[in-house]
Amino acid sequence: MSKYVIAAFIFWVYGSAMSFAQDKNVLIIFIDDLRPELNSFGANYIHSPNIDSLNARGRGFSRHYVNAPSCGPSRYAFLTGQYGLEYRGESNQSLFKRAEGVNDENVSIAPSMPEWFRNNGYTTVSVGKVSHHPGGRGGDNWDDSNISEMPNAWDKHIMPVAEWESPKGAMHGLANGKVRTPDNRDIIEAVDGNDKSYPDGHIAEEGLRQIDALVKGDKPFFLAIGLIKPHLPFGVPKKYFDLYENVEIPPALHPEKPKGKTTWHGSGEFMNYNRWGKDPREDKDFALKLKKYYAACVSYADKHVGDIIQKLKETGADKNTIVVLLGDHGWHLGEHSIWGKHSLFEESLRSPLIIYDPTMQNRGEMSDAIVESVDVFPTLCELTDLPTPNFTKGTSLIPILKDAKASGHEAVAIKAHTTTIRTDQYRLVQHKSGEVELYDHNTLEGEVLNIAEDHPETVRRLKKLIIGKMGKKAFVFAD
Ligand SMILES: [Ca+2]
Repeated sequence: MSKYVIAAFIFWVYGSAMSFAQDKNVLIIFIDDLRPELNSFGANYIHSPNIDSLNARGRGFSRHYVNAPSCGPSRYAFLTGQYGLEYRGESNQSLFKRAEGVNDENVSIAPSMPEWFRNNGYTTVSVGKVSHHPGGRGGDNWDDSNISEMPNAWDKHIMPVAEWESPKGAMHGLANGKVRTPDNRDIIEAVDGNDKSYPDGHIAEEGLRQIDALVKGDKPFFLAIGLIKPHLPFGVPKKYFDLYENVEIPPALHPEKPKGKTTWHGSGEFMNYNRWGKDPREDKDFALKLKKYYAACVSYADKHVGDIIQKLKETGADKNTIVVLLGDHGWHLGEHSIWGKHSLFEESLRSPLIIYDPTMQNRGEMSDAIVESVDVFPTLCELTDLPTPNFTKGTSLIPILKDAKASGHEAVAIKAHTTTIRTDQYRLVQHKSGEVELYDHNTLEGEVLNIAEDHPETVRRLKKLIIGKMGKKAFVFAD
């Protein structure tokens, strides 16, 4: 072989390895507390043209389940590909607890998804609420750079706080720098302002700036942008509320408080806001008004998604960037007499997931396969030709990206010491006390009628499935 042929061969091997391994970027768009309240997910009264357009060009998952029904542990699972059983009591502190292990040289902790991409040659950047604290820092105001929520994960983790002064202030902020205090906790607001009247306008703007910078870099990028709305309080520029002025919003299905042992709760997070003596569980007009504000917040988030996708197009990065958009969990808008998340009902656990890959076929067909948040990590590794780590709990979604009709698998979730599994037909919830809920989704009653007592064999089978996925530690029983 002549030296030219050898040189060409070496160039081919290295050149193709590089172009295959590292020519696709990843953009994650995380939307806080977004249930599938989107036009293209069946809520036809919602104005969500930008997310719907992404869905039409990618693969939407109508039955994506998060692995925990609150911000911190759900993001933990998505960002690490692990169920986080060891931090099950920590809730929103779970990533900080994991970070203590990462920082301890005597403890071995598997890398997170952004860390994995960073170790494999990617520039990793987060903007806004990606891990639990916007910007990923601890301390009283969530701005202490000595306390990182995800050590080694990000080249930069940014939270523009603008007039809200700190990430904590922005997280619960109302318009124009108004920060939540015990006396100042309005739950809804629509102001005559522009998109930057609320923190997400600033987060999105910083996201666009980062895309401009990252496309000029010599490495592929893994960029995660986390928008805060529709998280409480439901505050928006008035033009988004006006979209729903004359729109009829349907009332909640099955609004009754469940009977027997369930994960129902008193909507504490929600009830702590200033409701002027009104309670949507009793007051139907107030309930519908709140649903309009939630819808307005979704449309406000959708506007920013449009700007971000437009920036990808303007820079040409849309041709080699995978986009993943998801909600970190669902939200009860009155179903089962709950306003909020934190339950193990469908409304808390189901969130929209869309995956767009520039090279994918069969775009725009929705998948109704059951999938879970931990699946995204191995999927992104495969799509970018990175090595797939053997420590993630997820299953690659590539077969479903190729064929929307491909089947999924079961989805599990934990809420502190309570564990649940969703199969095609059933949901089982196992309480620490030993009590069990079993719901059949093939019946009209669905999650209103607990049939556990009459179906012991199904209960046994589903418990085995949980152990198969999560191990015996999935169950914590009282003595
Ligand atoms: Ca959330």
